[in-house]
Amino acid sequence: MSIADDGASLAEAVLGGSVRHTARLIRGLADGRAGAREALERLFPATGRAWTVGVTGVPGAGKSTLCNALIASWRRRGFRVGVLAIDPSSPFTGGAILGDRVRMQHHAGDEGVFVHSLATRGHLGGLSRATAAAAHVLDAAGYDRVLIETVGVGQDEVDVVRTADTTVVVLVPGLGDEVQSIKAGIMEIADVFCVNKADRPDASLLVRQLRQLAQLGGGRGAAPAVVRSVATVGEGVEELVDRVESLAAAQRGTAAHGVRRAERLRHEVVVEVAGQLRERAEALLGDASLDAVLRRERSPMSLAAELVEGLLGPL
Ligand SMILES: Nc1nc2c(ncn2[C@@H]2O[C@H](COP(=O)(O)OP(=O)(O)O)[C@@H](O)[C@H]2O)c(=O)[nH]1
Ligand SMILES: [Mg+2]
Repeated sequence: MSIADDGASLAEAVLGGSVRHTARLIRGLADGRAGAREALERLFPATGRAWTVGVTGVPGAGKSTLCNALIASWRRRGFRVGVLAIDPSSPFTGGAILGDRVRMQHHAGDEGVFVHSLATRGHLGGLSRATAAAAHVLDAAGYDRVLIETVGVGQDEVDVVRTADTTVVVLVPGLGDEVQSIKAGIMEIADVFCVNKADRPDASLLVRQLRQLAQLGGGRGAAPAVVRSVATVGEGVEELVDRVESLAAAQRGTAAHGVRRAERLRHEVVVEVAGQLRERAEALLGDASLDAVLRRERSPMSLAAELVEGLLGPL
């Protein structure tokens, strides 16, 4: 165990701005290491300052390109930016995640930008747990803006963006059923719709459709804003950042935002309970107890009930 693997020194290094230790802590938390958990405990009182922004949308919508431009704009405004890139199309660290790194590499060498990729698989207890923990670390490490890029497909990804203070849903014209798919679930979490690839035909049509949809109201109260961008050339990015910043300025410290953060932390506790119980149950579940299920002498349900009773005591 190296010196910075114990919780106290790891926490101190992260608070002191060490990029290497920040990355190590995030990995340690994803792997469920005890030292990492202790470090997070020590860091947690320093959290709550960052404004987190979730960026979601289908693969290829231009999220990484847009995030790159957002980072540049925030840097010009004097903010330090932490980025968590999540992409389920990448089976292990490589593939699309590497692509994200390449698209964000303009910022390599800038100590005010931290980029970390989280694979969707291989996290004990799920992506939303690992992401929430990593976001706390970046918050404590003093990043003013924490950007979370995720593909808006499964429930896990919706859960991830739900944890953000502001959620940007990126859409592109010409996919046909875009607006339909929004109605199905993303609508309720969107604060800003960004029509990217506005250099393509039908961008104005999509903007109009989204404005109509937005009138019906988002799940977070106010009607979501609709902006358009061409991320590859940075067009529309300042407006997008202006919009996010005005939401942040208007909401920070309000009772409504306090309620939202409280709900988020409550949700995080519940997700943690489920995750930690699952870890304990998996540790308890030896091959011997599974044998009876494999022989079909008892059901998975009765074994599960026995394990839960073993963990929590009888009902
Ligand atoms: N024409 C056009 N292409 C774009 C725009 N934004 C991104 N792209 C391209 O779309 C592709 C996918 O972009 P990427 O940022 O990786 O999308 P992601 O999967 O949502 O992160 C890349 O080839 C980008 O260069 C845009 O505004 N207009
Ligand atoms: Mg991407």
